[in-house]
Formats: sequence, structure tokens, C-alpha cells
Amino acid sequence: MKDILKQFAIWNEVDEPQPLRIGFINDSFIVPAKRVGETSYCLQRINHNIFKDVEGLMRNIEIVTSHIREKLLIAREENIERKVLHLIPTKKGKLYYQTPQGDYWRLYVLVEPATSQEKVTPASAELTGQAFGRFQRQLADLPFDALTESIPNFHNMEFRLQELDEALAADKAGRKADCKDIIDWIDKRRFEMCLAERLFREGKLVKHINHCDTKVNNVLFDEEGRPICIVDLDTVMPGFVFSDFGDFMRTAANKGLEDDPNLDNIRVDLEVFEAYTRGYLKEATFLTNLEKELLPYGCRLLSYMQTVRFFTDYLNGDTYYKIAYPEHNIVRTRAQLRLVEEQEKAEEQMKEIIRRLS
Ligand code: GN1
Ligand code: MG
Repeated sequence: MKDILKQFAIWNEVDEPQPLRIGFINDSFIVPAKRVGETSYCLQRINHNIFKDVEGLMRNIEIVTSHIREKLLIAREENIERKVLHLIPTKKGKLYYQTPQGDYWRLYVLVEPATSQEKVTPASAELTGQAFGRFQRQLADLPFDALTESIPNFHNMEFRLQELDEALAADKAGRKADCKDIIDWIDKRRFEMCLAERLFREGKLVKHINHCDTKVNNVLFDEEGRPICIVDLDTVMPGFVFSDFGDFMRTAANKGLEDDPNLDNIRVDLEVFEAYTRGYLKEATFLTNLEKELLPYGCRLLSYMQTVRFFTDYLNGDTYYKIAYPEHNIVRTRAQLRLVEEQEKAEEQMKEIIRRLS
């Protein structure tokens, strides 16, 4: 690992890298400064099985972080190093280092002191909404096609349904016959759930730069519990704004678990919904009326998309998501499906909250 570190343009002396157990996708290490008060770093090996276009992904991150840094500089903000990720280039001026074995590594300045949270409370949901709203706003003047899709068609509903159709046709794991109720349920909603793609083609809806993994644990908080920095930028890419909103609600505004075997637990947590929305709307001042109107739709869309993705993986024989037991993907499918139904029921209440907070 010393050899890898040597490739990067670090300006101070550092100690041995220590493994950091966060995230399932990349491997991360803390590289502590030798002397107190100097810069420490975060070294990461990028998972190039999931992210096939590392060059494009790293360019995305560079574009997004420099754009935000510029905004912070213009606003004369303090502590900019803690408010936006800072990539350290290699000594040859590249954004990543590829080893002779083919692994990809990158280096960030470590944001510290900072803390992160795994579970939201209504209070942290509001701050998280503010953080992601600000993030989207800072990037709202960047043309969406300045970035590539680091995972092609990642949040494209039409594409996800196409993948499902292929999985159904192949029925690789022989699991289709028992799932007729799910297939019918998905079919009934296909047209409605591809609305965003149609509006985009008709020129009625634009794409923005999205984070595409809007979980609370991708926000760093300072000592006083204020959000300071958005991390995990691997999936920043063009998309519909309500997609980021919806993904947060899918993961956080659910009283049950993503893979809850007890479907009765699954209900929309309207308190968390309201708190995140309040924070989000404070910052997301660029939203059009249509985009605002479509926020509850975005919640259903992301839960429906996740239903389709889990189900597709189940039909394919569990090749994408790690599973803890053989039926895991079908349990996840049913839990997300129920969440869509609960979000359908709560639609009016969500709209009312948005009206009230606008
Ligand atoms: C994956 O591994 P994690 O939790 O960051 C997936 C998301 C899904 C999520 C479902 C790159 O994210 O899109 O919503 O699982 N990320 C990728 O739990 O596919
Ligand atoms: Mg992630």
C-alpha cells in the first residue's frame, strides 16, 4: 500500500493506512497524518466490477467537486476543505492510479472532524434534506450532460423494466412460475411508472445532476450535528430531481425495513417525510412547479424501481445483490412492493405536506 500512496501528490508525512469499514462497494482506508494538525487522507480502491468506466466516474467527481468548491469560494465560505470532497491527483496529474494488476485507487483529503449516522431521526432528516437540497442547488447550473452515467441507465425505469422482461423470458433460476401475483402487480403500474421518461422525451421535464445514493450515511455532520459535506460521489450523474428525493424517502421514511419479512411493519413515516421535505424545500429553490408536484411520485417511483430490481435479481438467481438467505431477494421484493402500496395510500397526505411547506 506504501507503493500506491507514493503515486499521489501528498504534501505531508503520513502513517500506515488503516482499513475503514464503511460501504459495501469500495475498500476504504484512513491514512493518518504523522503530525497533529496536518492533513489526513482517505484512500479507496474503486470497485470496477460495478463501475466499469472508472475514467468517466472520476471525471464526474472532479467536475462536481470543483463546481461546488467554486461556489463556496465565491460565497467566501470558511472551512471549504470540510464542505466538499477534495481529490488528490497522482504525481502524473491523473485523478486515480491504476496498479499493474489492474486495480484502481484514488485519494481524498479526509474530512475531519466529522461524524455520520446510520439511522435518521426527524431532526437529522430535516438536516439531511437541507444537505441534499443544497447539493442539488449547487449543481443546478451545471448542464446535466456534462456528466456521464457512471452506471448506464441506473435510474431509468424503462430500462429496468426491460431488464425484468429479459429475466422473465430467460427464467434462469426457474422461479417465475411462483411469482404470478408479483408480475401482474408490476404490469399494472408499468405505464404510470414510466411517466418521467415520457415527459423527458416530450421536453416537459429536464434532467439535473443527482447524487443517486441519498442515504443519511452519505452526509457528514460536524461536532454540533450540522451537515457539512456530502460523500460517496460514485453515482453522481444526470437524472430527475425527484429521484434523489424519492430514494431518501424509500430508505428513510419507512417504518419497516427494506427487507422486512413482516409486511405489517411497512408504513410511510410521515414525520420523517415532513422533516426531510422541510429541509429539502428550503434549499431546492430551483424546482419547477411540475418537479415539486412530482415529489410524491418520485417516492413511489424509486420504491417501484427497487421492487423491479430486487425481483429481477431473484429471477436471475441472485447475481447482483448480496443475499443473507436464499429467499432474501423475494422478501425484499415483497417489502418494497408493500411500500409502494403504502406510498400510494399516503399520496394525498404527502401532497398536502408539500403544499403546506411550499
Ligand atoms: C445498492 O449498496 P448500496 O446500499 O449503496 C444499489 C442501490 C440500491 C440499494 C438497495 C450501485 O446500494 O441502487 O438502491 O443497493 N447501488 C448500486 O439497497 O446498485
Ligand atoms: Mg452506496
